[in-house]
This record gives sequence, structure tokens and C-alpha cells, in this order.
Amino acid sequence: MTQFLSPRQFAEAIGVSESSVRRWADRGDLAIARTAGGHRKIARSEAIRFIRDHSAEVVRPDLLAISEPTHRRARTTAFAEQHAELFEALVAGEADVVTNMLTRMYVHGVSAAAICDGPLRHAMQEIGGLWPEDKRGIFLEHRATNICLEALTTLRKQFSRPSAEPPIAVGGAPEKDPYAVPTLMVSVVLSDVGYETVNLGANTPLSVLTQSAAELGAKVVWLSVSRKLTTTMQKEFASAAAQLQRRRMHLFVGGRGASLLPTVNRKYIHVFHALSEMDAFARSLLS
Ligand code: B12
Repeated sequence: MTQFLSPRQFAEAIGVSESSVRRWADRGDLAIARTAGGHRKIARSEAIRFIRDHSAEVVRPDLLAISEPTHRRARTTAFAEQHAELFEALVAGEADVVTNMLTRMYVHGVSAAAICDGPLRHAMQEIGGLWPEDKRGIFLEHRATNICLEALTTLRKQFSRPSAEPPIAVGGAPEKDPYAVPTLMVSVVLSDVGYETVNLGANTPLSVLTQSAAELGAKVVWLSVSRKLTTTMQKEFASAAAQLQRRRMHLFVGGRGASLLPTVNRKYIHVFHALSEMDAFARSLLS
């Protein structure tokens, strides 16, 4: 995938003249880099940022390495249909289609949080309902999980670079919790907000999480909880939360099992029902 566009390619991608692109660059609205030979070039992530910020229309998606779908339904922006299309592509094992869909939604201005809370979560929920009636259910579920991981990792590459010294966020899912997609989603959403993220993934002991947070000097620590914590782990959670609070690190908690956590001092602990809620709060911490 090309990482840079020439001013002419960017102009063609959004159907404007090359002189408009040069004007935006001169005004500082569009960041321009230079090739070794001194020619102007635009990072693909910067092109996408500009398109999103200005709600520009993409007339040549191929120049941004996004293929517009040919069949009727895929052109829609309606949530129900995006969800159905994602579900079909996940069931069919079409990793490229899923990756392309997420990227397309993002370029068209949908936030990473809205993509994850909306069509992607619902498509995975539906995948989870397949096994009673489809003997391929477990195979489909495992394959879809890996496609989501791949598509989200590629989506993250479209984000523009955060500030010079971005705040650090580290997190994962607790021990005995095998769910890899939700914690990656948190990481992707926080990257979209402007954090530098370190995703420790599924099955991460809470002690490792608190140690890593201290070592990295994290501002935010997240925990994605998909299943009920054992009594021992609930105690560990309360002690980890207290440690983080002493270090004035914010702990973001969410997931299907988050409502089952013990009540602890809530000053630095934020329990969210959705990534969009976390997105808004994480942004407010940066301003
Ligand atoms: C993939 C999957 C698996 C895979 C996971 C693979 C992997 N490496 O990740 C594997 C094979 C391990 C698995 C195993 C099992 N699974 Co399973 N699984 C699923 C499935 C289909 C998708 C999970 C997923 O990735 N969802 C997508 C994520 C993004 O959705 P989410 O978790 O809701 O997260 C959203 C929010 O909660 C929030 N969020 C999450 N974390 C955080 C954190 C923060 C900080 C914030 C702000 C927000 C937030 O944001 C997300 C986006 O909105 C679900 C179906 C479903 N409903 O999700 C079943 C499902 C969860 N599994 C289920 C079951 C029954 C099991 C097994 C018991 C099956 C078995 N008999 O062995 C085991 C148990 C494993 C265990 N040890 O706990 C049931 C659970 C039923 C229940 N009420 O508890 C479900 C609901 C399927 C079903 N309909 O029956 N599973």
C-alpha cells in the first residue's frame, strides 16, 4: 500500500485542482513532506486526516488504496446494512473486504469508536449466534476473530501521527480472559484520540498491567473485561485500582463483564458502557 501521494494524486483523489492542494499546503492546512529529490509528497494518513476534517468527497478512492464496492448494498452508509455487509464478509472469510470496509468508513468520517461499537461489534455478536445452527460455527468464529484483528491493525495505520510527546495508554484483558478483539479495539480508539498505546492483549495478569503502567509512565490504563472475575481476581482488581489511583493514573474499564466488578474508590476509575463514551472522555483528558 502506497504511503505517500503526490499533490496531483491527492487533487485527483478528491476532485480538486492541484493548485488548491498547493494553496492548502502553503496555508499550513495540509502537511507536506519532501522526497529526497525535493518534490512535494503527502502522507496517506495526512491525506485521510484532511478528507475527514473537511468532509471532502473522495472521487478516486483507488488513489487512496480504497476500493469502492461494486455491489449495490456496499455503497450505503446505513448502519444496518454496513453491519450486514460486514457480517457476510466475516462469515465468508474475506479479510480484504472487511479491512477495506473499515478503512472506507473511517475515511468517510466515522470515528474508530463508532465503527467498533456499531457494525463491527454487532457483526461479531451475530457470528457468536451461529454455532447452535451451523456446525462450522467455531471455525467461523475463530476465523472472524482473526480477520477483525487484522482489519483493526490496518485501520490504525491510517491515523495521523499523534503529537511529539503523546500521552501513553497501556492495557489488556485480565488473566483467564481470552478475548483479543475488544482490548485491541480500545487500543485503536485511543490511538485515534491521540494516545500512544501499548496493548498487552488477552490474558494479562493485573500485576503485569500495573508494573507496565509504572514503567511506561502511562497516563491511562485500560482493562477490557469480557467475563466475570473470580473472587481472587476481584481482590487483585481492587488493589490494582488503588495502586493506579495513588499514581494518579486513570483506569478505564469496560466490556461485557465490567458491570460485575467490585465497587472501588472511583476518583480515577472510569467505567464506560461503550467505546464512544471512552473516546469522548479520553479526548477531554487531552484538552
Ligand atoms: C470470538 C468469541 C470467542 C473466542 C474469542 C477468541 C479471541 N481470541 O478473542 C473464543 C473461542 C475464545 C470464545 C470462547 C468462549 N465463548 Co465466546 N464469543 C466470541 C464472540 C463470537 C465474539 C467476541 C468478540 O470479540 N466480540 C466483539 C467485541 C468487540 O464485543 P464486546 O466484547 O461486546 O466489546 C464491546 C463493548 O463491550 C466494549 N468494550 C469491551 N471492552 C472494553 C474496554 C473498555 C475500556 C471500554 C471503554 C469498552 C469496552 O467495546 C466493544 C465495542 O463496542 C462472542 C459473541 C459476542 N456477543 O461478542 C462470543 C460469546 C461472548 N462467547 C460465549 C461463550 C458461551 C463462550 C464459551 C463459554 C464457549 C465454550 N463453550 O467454550 C468460551 C468461553 C471462553 C472463556 N474462557 O471465557 C457467549 C457468552 C455467553 C454469556 N452470556 O456469557 C457469547 C456471547 C456467544 C453466544 N451468543 O453464546 N469466544
